Amino acid sequence: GKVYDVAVIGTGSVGSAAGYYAAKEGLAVLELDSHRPPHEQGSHHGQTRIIRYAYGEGEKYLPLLLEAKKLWADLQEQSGQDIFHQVGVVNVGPKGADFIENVAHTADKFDLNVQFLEGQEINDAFPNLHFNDDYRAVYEKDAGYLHSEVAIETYLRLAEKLGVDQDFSSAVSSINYREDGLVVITNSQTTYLAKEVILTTGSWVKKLVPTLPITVKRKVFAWFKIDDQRLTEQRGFPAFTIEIAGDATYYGFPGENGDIKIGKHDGGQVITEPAERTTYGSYPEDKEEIKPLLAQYLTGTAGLDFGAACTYDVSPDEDFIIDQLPGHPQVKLVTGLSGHGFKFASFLGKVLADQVAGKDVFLDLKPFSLNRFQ
Ligand code: PYC
Repeated sequence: GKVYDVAVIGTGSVGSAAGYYAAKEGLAVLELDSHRPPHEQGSHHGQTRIIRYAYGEGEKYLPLLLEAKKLWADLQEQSGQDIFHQVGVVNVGPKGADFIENVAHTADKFDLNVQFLEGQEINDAFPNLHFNDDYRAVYEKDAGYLHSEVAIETYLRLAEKLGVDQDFSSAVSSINYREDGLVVITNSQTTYLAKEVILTTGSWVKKLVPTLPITVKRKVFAWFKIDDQRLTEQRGFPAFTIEIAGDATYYGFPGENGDIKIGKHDGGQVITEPAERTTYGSYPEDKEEIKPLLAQYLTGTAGLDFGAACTYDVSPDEDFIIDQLPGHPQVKLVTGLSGHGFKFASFLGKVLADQVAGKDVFLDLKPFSLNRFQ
């Protein structure tokens, strides 16, 4: 049978990008997923994901972010699809808290186009927000959100045009490591041969590699009706991350079609099987978790419209894992995106493709290697 240069297992956020960039390198590529993405079994549904560059998660992400930003712009330009919306992102947090101070630090260090606000200045700039002098904000005008499902659909369509083979009919059940290559077997007993594998299965990576240090969390997000048009994208309301002292970090998007999408970054339920990712509302806390934010800090919403459930693949330190599989260097993987990975997906896919193509990756990826956990 045909021997592929690389089989991409899991073609959601990172895998769809990897397959496309690998095909652009002239490689013979096979893309595999249990359903045709975009779908609702992974971590990419719900239409939108935030992209921000002043980055509370740490300055090691900045070089990756700036590359990802360029690649998203290229994808948008090349495809003509509606991928990036520059609506701005406002990050709000308690003065002195790690995340917001890191946001400010990276903005300074990388000379990003931001505005620093404190207390009442936050409320003046965004009348739907309500913070006292204990809070500071960093507003980044160049940031915004990505249409995650559109981006994935675009990568897969462009890959197909480049001649990539796609099988979206069943999940991969095993990878057999042979001297002369890899045998990839699906749940429907189809067998594929490949010289290398890109493993981007997101939350369910432990089904294929049980030893990886990944915890899967069920996470929900919801759309709330709005009764104040100042919360809309048209009126300049930005995407946001808001950390409330002693409580949690929330995130959200500007209103669209009468709704605003909001979630809580912390919390969620640890699960081990896809079936445990039950629908929105199946846990009592699903409908409670945004209430502290809406009660005091963000006004203009008018009740829950509907919600959805998703998963985070969480690493022990909530930093990404970008590495080869120990003992099997022909398997390249990205996992542990820990609920902040989508914005990087273009870059992460390109890195995996470049590695398979034998090209040098000039950025420092050592902070993301698996051996940091030993
Ligand atoms: O990384 O900005 C982010 C984010 C928002 C919601 C989950 N992650």
